[in-house]
Amino acid sequence: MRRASALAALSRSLITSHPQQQKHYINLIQTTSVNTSSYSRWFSTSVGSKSSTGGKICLSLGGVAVAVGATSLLVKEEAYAKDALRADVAPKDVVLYQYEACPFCNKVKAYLDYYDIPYKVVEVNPFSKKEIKWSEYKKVPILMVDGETLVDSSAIIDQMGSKFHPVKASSVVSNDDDEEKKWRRWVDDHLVHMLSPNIYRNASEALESFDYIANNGNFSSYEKYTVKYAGAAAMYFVSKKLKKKYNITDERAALYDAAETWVDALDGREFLGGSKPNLADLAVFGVLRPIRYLRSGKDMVEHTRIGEWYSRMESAVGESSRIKA
Ligand SMILES: N[C@@H](CCC(=O)N[C@@H](CS)C(=O)NCC(=O)O)C(=O)O
Repeated sequence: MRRASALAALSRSLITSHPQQQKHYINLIQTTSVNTSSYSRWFSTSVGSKSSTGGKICLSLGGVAVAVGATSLLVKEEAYAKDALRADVAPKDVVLYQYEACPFCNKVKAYLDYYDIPYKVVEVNPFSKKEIKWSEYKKVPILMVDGETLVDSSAIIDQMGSKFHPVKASSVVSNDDDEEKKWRRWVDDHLVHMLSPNIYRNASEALESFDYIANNGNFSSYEKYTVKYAGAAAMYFVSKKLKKKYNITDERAALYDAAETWVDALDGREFLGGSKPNLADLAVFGVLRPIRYLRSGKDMVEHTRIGEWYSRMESAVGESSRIKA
């Protein structure tokens, strides 16, 4: 089976080490959405054909694969053996329509990667969206599973769970399930809102983010140029609006606070799921993966206790199951 890291193209240009060590380098990503009224995401701008008042544009942004103290990250992967799906129930054909850096798309990818479910990726152009013209639902992620269309990251993961982990899905609801649900909700309702204000915090961080977006999204040459400069400028201002909307006074402090809140939730456990990640671990990891090696993600790891859990998650999730085009 042909596999590649989630950000194979970027990785190839940056990673020169032995394949084993590649697992410990992370690729960055991110996405943004341009609707400041109903939900904040990562990128909001009047760039392109949409109006700045009502239009929504969600673009991939990301980061760079960075070698992070290789020795400190050489956690033995065998220590975190995965719950692989049985071959007889595993889906045969999975296609993810995504923006490379979209936090919601990355949540789904963390799930697919963790369960070793091979998937193809179709990178959507956020301006034309021509790759999803066939769909009435106009956001990403969209996941096609053996011909069935699934939408909305949390719903996709729930539906994958009931299809492919039927025992867990039908078992009696336990306290652990409640805890997992509570923290999955926290990711969607709180954690994602910390991201845009941080990655577009100032001109240099906004440019760092959009440099990746421009180079890794699905854009024409003209769009690339526009996205990088106009996008960075626009999101710098939008992120100030988002701060107000979510009552954030100090965006970094809010990000650090969220990271500490998550570590407190772990309560000394390796993962929220105990000795193995559960869906909440995968959701937090998926959403943070795009920013981990941007300035904001580096600061977060430097100034909070989240780094050890994050490294365990990198090891537990392991190599991406994405199928090379
Ligand atoms: N609740 C949805 C949110 C998905 C979403 O907002 N996706 C953004 C990309 S980050 C999007 O597609 N926005 C519409 C657009 O780009 O026009 C989920 O969890 O999947």
